[in-house]
Amino acid sequence: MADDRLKETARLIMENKASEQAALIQQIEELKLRRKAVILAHNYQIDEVQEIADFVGDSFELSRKAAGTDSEVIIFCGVHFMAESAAILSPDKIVVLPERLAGCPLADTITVERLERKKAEHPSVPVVCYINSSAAVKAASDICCTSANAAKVVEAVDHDVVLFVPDRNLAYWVQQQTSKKIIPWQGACVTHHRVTPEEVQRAREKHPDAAVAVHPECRPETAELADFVGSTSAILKFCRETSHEKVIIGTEMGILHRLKKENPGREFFILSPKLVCPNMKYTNLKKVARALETLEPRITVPEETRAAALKALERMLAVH
Ligand code: CIZ
Repeated sequence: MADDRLKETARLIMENKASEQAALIQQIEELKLRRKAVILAHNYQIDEVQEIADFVGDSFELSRKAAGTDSEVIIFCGVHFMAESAAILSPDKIVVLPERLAGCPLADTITVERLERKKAEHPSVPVVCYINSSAAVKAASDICCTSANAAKVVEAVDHDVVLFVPDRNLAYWVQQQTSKKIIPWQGACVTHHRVTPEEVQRAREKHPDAAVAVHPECRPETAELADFVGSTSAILKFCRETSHEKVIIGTEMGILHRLKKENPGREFFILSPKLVCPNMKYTNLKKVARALETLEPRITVPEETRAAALKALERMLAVH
């Protein structure tokens, strides 16, 4: 009897939650039209946020897509530096990050002052700056790169030595693909960096017929054990094209939503339960609705910084 009552209570709670969510989605749709807004969701966002977004993808891809729309407002469901990239590419649009506290610990490992000190130690060495960095750090760099094009960008730089900021694991991975000397900044993404090689071994034992695909922000000892290393877009492509029916995923677990949706015939396993970025999980439907309603918290980049950061991004785009 008590069991039945508990089941009925759980059912009612679920029903209430579902209707609350449906109302929120409707509110978001209405506000989106009223604000002429486009909603972007990074691959690491929670499932519900990915579902209501106009575009889901990696940070630079999203910023470029938004710039190509005639929207007046960009709601960037991601972290701070991503919204800054959107503001750099779309100076005439209002850019809103639904959660002010959604930062990036990797981007926070470097400031312009610290970068300038490092540059002074290596005069005339060009700075290659990973997209996971603040607008100010991009502006103080020579050229940007993403994890998808980092090796190409380093190869294209007209110098035998480069200073690579801020991710040392990505720098190490690129170093394996070039004869140029890379001086790495010592930053790392805490979420990716804490995945150990032992976890790859254990996952392989559990799923011996699965391929292992990891992000280059993972530490070298972990990445070396994988079948595939690449950016989120490269992992998505690998999973669409691989002959493996099962894949163990070594990047933030939000990407599983898209992987499962795009590949209904395959099975995906997360490499480690530690692959959760808390900053990416701050955003939810309520905050998206509030962001559309208030157009806050707004992300802006001072014009001088924006112009210099844009130059570094344009140099990256000129690399084929
Ligand atoms: O730039 C991005 O979106 C990130 C964080 C990673 C990637 O590989 O797409």
